[in-house]
Amino acid sequence: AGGVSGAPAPFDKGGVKVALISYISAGDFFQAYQAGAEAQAKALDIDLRVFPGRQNAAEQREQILQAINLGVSGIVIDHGLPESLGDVVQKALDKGIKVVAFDVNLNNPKIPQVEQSDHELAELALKQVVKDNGDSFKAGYVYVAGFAPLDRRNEVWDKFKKQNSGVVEKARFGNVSDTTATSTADQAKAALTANPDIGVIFAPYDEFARGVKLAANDLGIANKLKIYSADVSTADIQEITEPGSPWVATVATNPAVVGAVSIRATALQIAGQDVPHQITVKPTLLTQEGLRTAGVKTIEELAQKVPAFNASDAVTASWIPQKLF
Ligand code: SR1
Repeated sequence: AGGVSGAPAPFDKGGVKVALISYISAGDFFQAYQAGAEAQAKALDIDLRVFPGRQNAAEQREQILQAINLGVSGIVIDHGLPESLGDVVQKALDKGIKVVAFDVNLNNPKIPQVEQSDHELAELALKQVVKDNGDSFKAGYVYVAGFAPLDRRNEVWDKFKKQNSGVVEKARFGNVSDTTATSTADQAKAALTANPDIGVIFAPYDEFARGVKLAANDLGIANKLKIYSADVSTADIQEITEPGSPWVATVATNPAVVGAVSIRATALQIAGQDVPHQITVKPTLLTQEGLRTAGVKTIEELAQKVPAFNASDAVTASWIPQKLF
């Protein structure tokens, strides 16, 4: 390890051990998040230990204890169930380990919280819904409670329904697992068959949207449905822009940038520098029409056209190399 020239200790020497402990690793969002974290860690000459997430709370607890035993200086906790993490996270803090949480509310003033401004994300998506469909329609909604970003987006959906009495939620379904898209597709098929008048689906997670699109194609009703989501990946862009796709808009950050921001927040804390408690990476609305017109086919092309997909100015410092994507 050679360290980063001009960086404060311990980054001047390099080889600082940091753990990335995820609750979910499957799917485009989480893979890109991890890749961004790895790229930022490499740029800081951090020895990043990645613990894969298998939606298993007991395993995630165990991984935190393993990371403490490895002698890491920092831990990024990416999603998870707060009720099963409090005591082990406190153990890490008691040992002087710096902790950063992404999308899991650890409710501790010592732990900076990273999020994608989920309220704004849902508001932007629902604004587009109204632009395309008016304020009176039958909807399907994909939601699983207990995940901080989905719960925040749900608050906006609840408010939206209260403010728009013409919006009727006819069906609610969803599944988060290592087969989220296909399991959601099965549920969507049943919901759409039972409610043929549904014209709009709010599916604020790309795996949910992918599942609903699969169901719509199988049922032959893609031309009668409009899907609005969160998140973006190269595969998503392809699914959104393909001819006849019912997936008409998504609101997203570049997950790689969010991963990089999580590592920077950890590094700044390890270097003894100030980090805000709430760290937000702002999302952008991407419509099918806009993507087609711009001829954007990959997330890299998106990053060239939309500055927010290239980098974030959240938690930066002159000694942290940042041009990564
Ligand atoms: C199961 S939670 C899935 C969400 O986490 C991240 O916030 C992504 O945006 C994704 O939609």
